[in-house]
Amino acid sequence: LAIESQLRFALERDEFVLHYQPLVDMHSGRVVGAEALIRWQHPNLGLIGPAGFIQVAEERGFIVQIGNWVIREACRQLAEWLARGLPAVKVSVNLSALQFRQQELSTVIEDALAEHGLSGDCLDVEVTETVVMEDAEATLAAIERIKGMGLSLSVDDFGTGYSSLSYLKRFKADKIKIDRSFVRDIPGDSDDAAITRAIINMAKFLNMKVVAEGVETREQWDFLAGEGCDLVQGFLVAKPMPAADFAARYGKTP
Ligand code: G
Ligand code: G
Ligand code: NA
Ligand code: MN
Repeated sequence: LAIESQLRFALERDEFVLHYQPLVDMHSGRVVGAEALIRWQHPNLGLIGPAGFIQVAEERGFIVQIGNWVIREACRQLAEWLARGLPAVKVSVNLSALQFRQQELSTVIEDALAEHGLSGDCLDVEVTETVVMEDAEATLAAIERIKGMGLSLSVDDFGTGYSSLSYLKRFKADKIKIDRSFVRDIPGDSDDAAITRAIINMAKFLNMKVVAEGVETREQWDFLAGEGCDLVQGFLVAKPMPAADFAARYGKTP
C-alpha cells in the first residue's frame, strides 16, 4: 500500500508520536524549551521522520488534522510533565502554512490549552519564513490571535526562505531560529560567521531572541556565545528523543 493511503489512517490508528529536542539558554546552561518533532511509527516501515510524510500530508489535505493532533499532544505531554513536578519548559510546535488557512486554528489551540489547564505562554509556534509571507493578511490575523493568547512566535529556518525584514517586523516574531546550514561551518567559514553574526545583531535590534539550530560542536557554541546568541538547539546538547527520555534527562530539578 502506498504511503498516501496509509497516512489517511495513521491518526485514527494512533501511529504518530512526538519526539522532543531541548533548547538551552546559553547564559544559564538550562533547558528552557523543547521542540516537538513528529514521527510516524509505521507498522511495517518503522519510525518515519517528517521528511517522509509531511509534504504528502500537506498535498493530501491531512496536515490540518495531523497538526491539530500535534498541538493537543504537546499540551497533554507538557501538562503531564508539570503534574509530575518537572520544571517548566516552553514547548514549541511546528505549524505549516495550511494550518493558518483553517478558521479554527486559534480555537484548537485555546481548547487544547484549556483542556490541560495550561496558559498560552507554555507554547511557542514555529513557522517558516514562507508561511509568514504567503497569504500575509490572513496569516497575520491568525498570528495576532495566537499571540493575543500569550503564545510566542518563532521564525524557523531563518535565512533559507525569501525573507523580508519588513514582514519579520510586522509579524512581531519573538524568536528567530538561525537555520542550521549557516551554523554548520562556523566559526571556520568566514561568510557563514558573518551571516550568523549579522542575524544575531539584527535580532537584537528588533528585540527578538535568537536560537542557533544544529549546534554540534563546542567551537560553534563558543563562537555563538561570543556573538551574543541567546539559545542553542542541536546534537551537542541532545538529539530529538522520546518524551520519556526527555523527562528522565531534564526532569531533575537543578
Ligand atoms: O524531526 P526532524 O528533525 O527530522 O524535522 C524535520 C523537519 O520537519 C523540521 O523542519 C520540522 O520543522 C518539520 N516538522 C517536525 N515536526 C513537525 C510537525 O509536527 N508539523 C510540521 N508541519 N512540520 C514538522
Ligand atoms: O524545524 P526544523 O526543520 O529546523 O527541525 C529540526 C531538524 O533538525 C530535525 O530534523 C532535527 O533532527 C535536526 N537537527 C537538530 N539538531 C541537529 C544538529 O545538531 N545537527 C543536524 N545535522 N541536525 C539537527
Ligand atoms: Na522547527
Ligand atoms: Mn529549523
